[in-house]
Amino acid sequence: MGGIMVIGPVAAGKSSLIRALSARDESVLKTQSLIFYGDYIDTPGEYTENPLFYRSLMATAQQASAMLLVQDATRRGIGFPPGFAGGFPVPAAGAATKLDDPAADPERAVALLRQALPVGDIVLTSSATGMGISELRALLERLAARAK
Ligand SMILES: Nc1nc2c(ncn2[C@@H]2O[C@H](COP(=O)(O)OP(=O)(O)OP(=O)(O)O)[C@@H](O)[C@H]2O)c(=O)[nH]1
Ligand SMILES: [Mg+2]
Repeated sequence: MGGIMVIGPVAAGKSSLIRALSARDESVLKTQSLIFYGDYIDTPGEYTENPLFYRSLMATAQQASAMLLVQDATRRGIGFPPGFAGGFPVPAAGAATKLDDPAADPERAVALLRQALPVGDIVLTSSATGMGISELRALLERLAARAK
């Protein structure tokens, strides 16, 4: 089985999170296509925002061992359709990002993620400070191992 597919809207912090989880030190640019990074599959935010790409996400999920839904904790709106994670054939977890930002609201972020992720753990993170990163890495390793 393949990696952990990371999804969420444009600028949610997906690539920064993957960089923190995998301790890569190259700078993060806008993601333009599916990118396989070791244990992680990075996706462009447009794939989550535009239903035309759902088939591509679904096809990629067939090769994945788990998926991670990413919500920017500074945003007021949800980036996913309701129940989105339930449509995929792999176990899912959630991450709220940018908890270091003064505008971040952890309770709002968890409530928004919960609408797309009816079951599954949610971790509060900051790729900038490292908050929640080791916890999230351990959670994803457990999920991926379960899928094998
Ligand atoms: N304060 C703060 N900013 C962050 C954090 N993570 C990401 N950002 C910023 O958010 C912006 C988007 O980050 P990316 O990781 O490129 O987001 P993405 O979800 O991969 O975006 P796309 O590839 O366009 O879908 C960048 O300006 C990052 O510097 C974080 O933990 N804290
Ligand atoms: Mg990206």
